[in-house]
Amino acid sequence: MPYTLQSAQSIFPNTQVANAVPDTIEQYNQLSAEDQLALLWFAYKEMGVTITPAAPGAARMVLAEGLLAQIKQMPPAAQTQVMCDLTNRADTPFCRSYASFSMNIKLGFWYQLGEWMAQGIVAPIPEGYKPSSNASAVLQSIRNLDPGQQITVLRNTVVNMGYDPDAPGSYKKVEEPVAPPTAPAARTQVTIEGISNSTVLGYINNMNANDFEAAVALFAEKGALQPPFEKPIVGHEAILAYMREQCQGLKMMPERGVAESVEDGYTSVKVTGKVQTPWFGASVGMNIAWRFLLDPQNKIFFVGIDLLASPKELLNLISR
Ligand code: 45D
Repeated sequence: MPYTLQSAQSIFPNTQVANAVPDTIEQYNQLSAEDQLALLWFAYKEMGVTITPAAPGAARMVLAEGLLAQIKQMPPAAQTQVMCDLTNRADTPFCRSYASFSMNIKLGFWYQLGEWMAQGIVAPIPEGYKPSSNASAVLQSIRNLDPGQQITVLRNTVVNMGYDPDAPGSYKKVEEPVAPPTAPAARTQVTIEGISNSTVLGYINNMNANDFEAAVALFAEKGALQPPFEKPIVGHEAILAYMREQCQGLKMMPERGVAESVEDGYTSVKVTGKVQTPWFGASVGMNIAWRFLLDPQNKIFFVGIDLLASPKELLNLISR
């Protein structure tokens, strides 16, 4: 077999990804919990885009209601302590429960706390809080990111809060309900300038219809999907679980691409375009590349998803 997962990962090596995102998170991780919380709060408020907890939001939030009710009845100092514990990844029952939530439930939990902090129901960041100079520098780095990069920093920090004992089976991951796929008649079909490959088009169309089983069926048995700044997820079962957690309600708007035959019947395809998350809808478009490696049976051997460094990268279809 000509390609390994490792060699597949380096197709289209010219792609410039938003390394400012992991760099900023790295700097953020060095700060004290108080600084981290305050800084994220300022960044969140400054972004000035409104979050719409998407339609399945209500169903998701039921899963976080227990923790939210606990926080609500605590005295203010204890509320602040819980928030610092989450940020510090302290080993407490509260932090363990939080860590067991899926991405959307964690985001919804903080969304609710943010609303309550604004309403004075939960202790706010103290008025006149003075961040350390390092924290101010990180806030400045966040300001310099584009909106798609900023929400990625927020999401990733929220996802990493809490305490995950990482002992398999000790806490079962709480899954949110998955909406049924869009009915066939109501599905949208994308067009991608320069691309007619049925697997690539089918992948995007199935993802836009929340039809994750059909999308996964387009992968080779040991096919892999690599999200931005993460390790590849390998095999149908793992990819399906990932999609059910991370891909509900995403809107993928590919624009253009390039396809070329490579070794031994394989085809590499790079597609660029925008992706919207249901949390921000059309107000935030992330600049994305999909780097596909298709096997001789036209199955997805590898797809890497990249968050691009700048909008200029949407035009970069150079293959090597
Ligand atoms: O008080 O083809 C703070 C894949 C603390 C799959 C807070 C993909 C202080 C395959 C936390 C600030 C998924 C890889 C409060 C494609 C505080 C595929 C509250 C890509 C209150 C294309 C903070 C998908 C809050 C992509 C409420 C790239 C923060 C998806 C909320 C990207 C933040 C989605 C939210 C992203 C962030 C979503 C809602 C980046 C959402 C981000």
